[in-house]
Amino acid sequence: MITAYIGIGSNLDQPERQILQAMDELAAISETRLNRVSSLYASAPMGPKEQPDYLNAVAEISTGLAPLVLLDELQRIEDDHGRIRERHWGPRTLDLDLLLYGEQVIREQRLTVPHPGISRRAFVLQPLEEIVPRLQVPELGAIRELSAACKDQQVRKIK
Ligand code: PH2
Ligand code: MG
Ligand code: MG
Repeated sequence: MITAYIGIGSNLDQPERQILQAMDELAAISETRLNRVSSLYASAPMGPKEQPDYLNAVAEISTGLAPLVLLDELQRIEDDHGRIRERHWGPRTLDLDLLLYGEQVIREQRLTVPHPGISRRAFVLQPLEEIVPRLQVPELGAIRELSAACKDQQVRKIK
């Protein structure tokens, strides 16, 4: 089993409900166990501003699935939530990003791990730091330092 981290985001159609339901759906993926989840965090949209604020969280799973098979499962769950793939960085009912897959560095057409941009997004780093404060991110270093470097971004833990 590999320990992997999933970034969860939503800013449409009852974001809290979308995220809590997604956590149950992560737990139901075959060969996969949901170990722990972060609190929910609210933040202004990064990217286009004329969209609602986001809720974000991070989940830790253990999985026997290969990275691209896991990615297929994440996209299936996004689709089940009525995700419409429109504008890059536009609003969405559910976004599930494969942030980390064990210690692996993956650069394939469909998948880059660690997730690109992880080191610049407080809405990913803060919930990840909450559940794994001593995490070392492959190629990027200590989560504590990455998170501290993004402290200027306003992210609010809500529950
Ligand atoms: N996701 C995006 C674009 N912008 N902003 C916040 N605050 N949170 C997100 O999850 C987010 C975003 C595209 O994935
Ligand atoms: Mg995303
Ligand atoms: Mg995504």
